Amino acid sequence: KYVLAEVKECGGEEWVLEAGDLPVQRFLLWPRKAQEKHPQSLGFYFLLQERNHDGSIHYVHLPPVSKEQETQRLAARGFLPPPQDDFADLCNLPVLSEDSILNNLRTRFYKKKIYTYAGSILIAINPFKFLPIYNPKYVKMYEKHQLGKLEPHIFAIADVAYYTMLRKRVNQCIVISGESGSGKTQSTNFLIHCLTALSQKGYASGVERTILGAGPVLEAFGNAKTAHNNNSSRFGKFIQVNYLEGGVVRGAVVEKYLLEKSRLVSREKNERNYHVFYYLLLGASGEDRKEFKLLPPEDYFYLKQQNFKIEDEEDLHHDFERLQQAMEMVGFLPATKKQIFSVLSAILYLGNVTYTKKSTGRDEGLDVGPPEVLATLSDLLKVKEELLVEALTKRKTVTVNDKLILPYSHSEAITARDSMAKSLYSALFDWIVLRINHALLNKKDMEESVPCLSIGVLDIFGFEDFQTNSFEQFCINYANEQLQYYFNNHIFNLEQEEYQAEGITWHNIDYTDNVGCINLISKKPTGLLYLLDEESNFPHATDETLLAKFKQQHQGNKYFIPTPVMEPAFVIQHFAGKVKYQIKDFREKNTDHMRPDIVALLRSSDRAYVRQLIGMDPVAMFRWGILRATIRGIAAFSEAGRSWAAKTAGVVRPISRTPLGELQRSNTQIERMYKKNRSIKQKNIIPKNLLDSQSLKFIVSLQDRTTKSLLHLHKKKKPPSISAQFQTSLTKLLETLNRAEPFFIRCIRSNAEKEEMYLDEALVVQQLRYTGMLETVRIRRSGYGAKYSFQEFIGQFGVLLPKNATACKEDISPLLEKKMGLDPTTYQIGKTKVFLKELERQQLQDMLHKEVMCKIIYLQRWFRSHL
Ligand code: AOV
Ligand code: MG
Repeated sequence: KYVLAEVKECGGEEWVLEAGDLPVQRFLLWPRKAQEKHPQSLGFYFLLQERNHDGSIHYVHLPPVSKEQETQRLAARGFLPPPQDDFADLCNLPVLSEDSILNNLRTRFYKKKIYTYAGSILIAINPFKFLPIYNPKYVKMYEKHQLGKLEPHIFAIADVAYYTMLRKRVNQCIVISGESGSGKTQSTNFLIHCLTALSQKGYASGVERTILGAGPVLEAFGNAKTAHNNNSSRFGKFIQVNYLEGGVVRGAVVEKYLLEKSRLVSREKNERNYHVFYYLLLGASGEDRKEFKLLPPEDYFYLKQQNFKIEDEEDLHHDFERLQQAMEMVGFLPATKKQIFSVLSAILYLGNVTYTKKSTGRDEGLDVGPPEVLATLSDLLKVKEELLVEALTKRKTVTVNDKLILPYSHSEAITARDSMAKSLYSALFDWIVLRINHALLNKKDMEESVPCLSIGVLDIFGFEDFQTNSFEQFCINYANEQLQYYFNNHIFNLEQEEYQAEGITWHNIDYTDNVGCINLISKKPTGLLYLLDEESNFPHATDETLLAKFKQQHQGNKYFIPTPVMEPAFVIQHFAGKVKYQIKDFREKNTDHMRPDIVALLRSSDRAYVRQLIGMDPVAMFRWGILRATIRGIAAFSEAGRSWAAKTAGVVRPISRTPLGELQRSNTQIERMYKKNRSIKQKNIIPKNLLDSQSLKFIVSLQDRTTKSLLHLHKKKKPPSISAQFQTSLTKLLETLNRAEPFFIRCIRSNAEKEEMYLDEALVVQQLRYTGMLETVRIRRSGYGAKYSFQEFIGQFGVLLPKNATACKEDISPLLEKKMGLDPTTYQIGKTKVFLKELERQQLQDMLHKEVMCKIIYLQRWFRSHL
């Protein structure tokens, strides 16, 4: 047997391959322009130089082929492929085991190859070191490449998603998973970067800039330093980039999930509050410091901790600059930035509010102070100081026939104060997300009336297990369970069901199902989330009664691990490991809504901006944004449209020009506006000839939806609990994902110490195990990566089939079996679909390419000789 050795030099005119110290294995391959010898083909052809046993040389001509085919051909001639020491695709591993997977990933990792495929799934190992593989040159390099032809890369996934979307006209999504600190957010940023770059074809609409600015803004406000990750996402996000049919970016939508509010007022040792506070405090200019009345960071209670020390002062300075730039990119004007910063400053001051027992008189209650903090707060929020003091010290309860005012106890007062800070911050965060969505939407007019395609990128908070875990970790880990389930369902369930339905030969592959854990948490009526909601609504319930209920209902459930009777905690066996949750504050955190008296206080502010933060309904605001954009779109559409907009300004103005804040002020006002707007339709003021019927239909449907959401606003009584809201948004997310074709990126944390280029094998193996990597590779390897319905197959490869071929097994089979001579294990034809392995699909594609090229060359020759 001969061994085909490594390529010593390649490129240019000559490739030299050497087979080490084995005898007789020296040969040369000369790629030349193929047309010289084989005019009907493209690419290169190879001249193989072999040494005979007597030492003389003979040449073998090899017709032009792809590299894979070349290797196969050489293998058939007795040359084994070179002993490879790493594989770009785990499916090509000669021996498949946990060890071989780990060895391969490790070998590649230390060669700085952090990406590896398992079929079309991308595995990304976080190197904690920036590698020079993300510049625009790489975007270009991966453009229009088939997955697997080049070194694995995250841009390849973005590129394939983009071109698949355009080719199939189906929305795509990229689902990124991995534990905290594994690189999801970083991967998302690379993807978004690539997805916007791919569409920039001399059509700079500016919307790309907005999309790119959104990431850093959201990270500043929603990420923080934790024990696991210096830039840990404390919220989940789904960014959907929308494209016009030609592939140009049209806009985007950001959906956010559950911001961790508790971090604002307390956190574990060595963890930090949200980035933006440190950016602001260390980066603001002297002038700004005065305007926002900023103090040094160590003077704020909400930032203070044991051994408070900021080590990365200079970076933070820099980060503030970058944040400001990003805020400009998403269209925040200087005035808006000022408003945001003053609210941030107010939130920090709230933490410095202190309480003391009233020292004078028999009056029960608390003194609140210090006076200068209250004065600053009242100034920053533009609310009357006495109202502020009242909200911070007394509870107002409205009963059927009475209004009760009771002073808070010391601990209640602290809770009320913290609750105000948390509410303000989460309202601010929501508002920022909304504004970003606005900016992403308004860039292109005539919203929704243009058909469009999208690619969604999901980046949630990764699985985490801290020293102490609470309600937040419970929600975060539940989200990760759902994502794991989604992955399993796609990779194992749906896939194998399809094979069965198509009646092809198949041996089922087992995997670890996590549906039991999901049921424990969310199955009606005894799932932990439902019990939690029940106990949250029950006035006499406590955290202890809640825990007792949990234990009573789920005793013996293998996902609910018993804990000592006295311990105020419970343990869940998650797919990624056991986590112990402290029951303390579960109920309170689950119903942590903005208190009515805080809403009332902030509504009384003299600052429109502060009022705007409170009590707005995001849905309604969003709808109005669309409506405004539509009206502007009509105006921009044509000269006639413009004059119509000007003429009807009296009617349209209330909606199109009124500042959103004002629109939000009262529902009745919105309703009045709406009624006026309704008359546009009734009086048929929008001249039909200005709009196509589709746009008109859109406006009408928009009006209807607006009414519905307004009616909903009026009907709303008690807001749903936090966990119920979370559950609803997760369900919605999964529905969106289920409507799109998914790509998966599995992020892996290389080590827990965040050390550069170091791979901790035990940690990596653990992640490979709980994500089911071995089984995933197994199914990708024995399964079929490419599927075509007969119709699709005919549509795409019809050129290779006889002219009268129809969409049926009998007509397709000869092509694969005879013409291509495929190994029967590499493809199957089911009842309605053709299943192929990736390599065979590529062969088919290459064959098609050549066939088409031959036809073109034939035509060219014909023209040359006849013209
Ligand atoms: P996460 O999003 O998965 O965790 P991040 O994306 O924030 O994790 O990654 C953590 C850190 O690892 C980043 O801040 C980078 O310093 C580094 N990193 C990640 N990916 C790369 C890469 N491809 N190249 C270089 N450095 C990288 V969490 O949000 O905590 O679940 O809640
Ligand atoms: Mg993250």
